[in-house]
Amino acid sequence: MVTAQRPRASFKPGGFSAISRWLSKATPPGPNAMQSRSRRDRSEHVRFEPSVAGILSGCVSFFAQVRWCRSFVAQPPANRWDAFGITEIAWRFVFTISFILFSLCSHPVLAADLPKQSRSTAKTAEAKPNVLFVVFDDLNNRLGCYGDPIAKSPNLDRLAARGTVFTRAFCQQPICGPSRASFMSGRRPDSLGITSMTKFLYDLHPDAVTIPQWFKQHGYTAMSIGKVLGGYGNPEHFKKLSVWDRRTGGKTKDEFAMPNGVALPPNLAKDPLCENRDVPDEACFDTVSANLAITELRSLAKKPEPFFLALGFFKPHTPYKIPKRYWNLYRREDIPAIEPAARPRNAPEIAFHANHEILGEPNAHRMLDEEAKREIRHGYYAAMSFADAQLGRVLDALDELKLSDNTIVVIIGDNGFHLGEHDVWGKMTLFGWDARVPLIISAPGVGKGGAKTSAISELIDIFPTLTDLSGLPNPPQLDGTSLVPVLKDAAATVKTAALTQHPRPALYWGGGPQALPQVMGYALKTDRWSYHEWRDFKTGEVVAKELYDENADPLETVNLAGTVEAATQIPALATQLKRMTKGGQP
Ligand SMILES: [Ca+2]
Repeated sequence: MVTAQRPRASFKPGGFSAISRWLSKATPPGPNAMQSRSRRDRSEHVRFEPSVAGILSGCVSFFAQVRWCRSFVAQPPANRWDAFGITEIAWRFVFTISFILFSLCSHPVLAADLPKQSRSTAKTAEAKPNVLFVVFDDLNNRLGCYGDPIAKSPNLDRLAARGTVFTRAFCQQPICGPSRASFMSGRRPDSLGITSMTKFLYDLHPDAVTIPQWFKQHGYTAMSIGKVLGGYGNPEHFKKLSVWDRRTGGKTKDEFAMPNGVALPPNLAKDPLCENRDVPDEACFDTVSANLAITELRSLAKKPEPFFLALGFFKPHTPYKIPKRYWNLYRREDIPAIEPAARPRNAPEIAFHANHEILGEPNAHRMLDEEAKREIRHGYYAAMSFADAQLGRVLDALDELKLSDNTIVVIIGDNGFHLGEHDVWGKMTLFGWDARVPLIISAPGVGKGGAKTSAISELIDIFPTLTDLSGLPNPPQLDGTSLVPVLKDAAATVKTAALTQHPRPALYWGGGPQALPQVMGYALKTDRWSYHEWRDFKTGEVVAKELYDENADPLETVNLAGTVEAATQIPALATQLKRMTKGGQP
């Protein structure tokens, strides 16, 4: 017969052995953050558990003290005898001995030492780490922690110093909606059937479970602020993401909004995509999102259960309407020239698109002169630094609230971004400029801070990584793999390839939700190769191929498909790509 473990009694033998047992747990401070955390937890949860002997001696001590005080007040100093005939000195002696007995026979214990049956639900939940998941819109790898020589990204960099930087992380589709539906549900775009901006997660999958929803189902307080999942279609689906998902009322992501209707200062930028005005950060949407996040963190810090806070910044997405102080972080002449400016040699036409996001619709294309190109690139950097500053305020709040040592922080861009490289402006290609994304994971106590890894990773890996770090089960149908082994050892790998896809036409929303692409492009990203197949959507026939050697040609300037070298490499890559596009693991 199985009997439940009996909870520890409130009164138990204590004494020197108990005290020394507790003291032996007070290990010297170590460099590890989790050690700091355990010290803090210990100080918060140590409490005194008296024994029977301790209680009795404490009572005697109290009685002795009362008697002594009464005798002191009632009797003149020359004649301090009380009714029991005991002297003042004798009462003092009894009091002292009783107090010593009370101290020795009582037992300081840690709340964490108590068996589960005697812990509150809150304390059980407290063992789980919090999660802060921050999504930047169209953030590419032009960051200090990724080696960009001019980027001013001090807050992303300081998080990178605490965590692990994934240098070969890839989104599953380089555009907001499908990418976000993918990483939020942990499934590939083909697995969801969401490869366009006209298809929405909860429309196609009413029972879909996103990361915050899953954490909420497992005892977390979950919420989402700003642009996280992105497109919802039906406004009612907005509510399904978590406990709630709040947009930032009154402001739009694309315009400055001055407080109290104050007129906007002059615009110092020239390109229509840019505004450089001397406005406070509070005039911008993302600042309000950061403010909301900080307010919520203050509240969440007081709750007994852990939290999952998803926070989405709209920047550095276009337009580049950014406060002047962030433009001033860069001198225009320091903005690097576009490299490579030309399309890759031998690349097929289908690899490109109309650059409409920056240049306008094809029938109204504008040409960018060198000055405009440089200003747009300057605007991107300013927008990135502005978004970085908003992140910094949230990280400051985590530190201030002493949450940093028990909060996993994940930072991603939903897709990368071309700024003229390959003669492409925007995303929606299979090249590394927009398929590759920043991914930084800081998990206190796991791995070494400041690590960099070239292990292949995908945004769909975030879901199983967070459940792994938090000790939660996984929902069915996850397509990704936990990156925890890489967090523990930056030299480890968990997969041999990443898969990124994007259709042609690059945007086919003219046909509504039922529209289908003509061609689907797939890119297999390995530790050396980027192999692309463009397949007719109806027949599956491969209509174009590309192969780039990421070691010898990291800027992807030469398409090797059709060469002798490619002939030796492509068969194995094509086999692996075929397996992965059918749902197989890398
Ligand atoms: Ca995006």
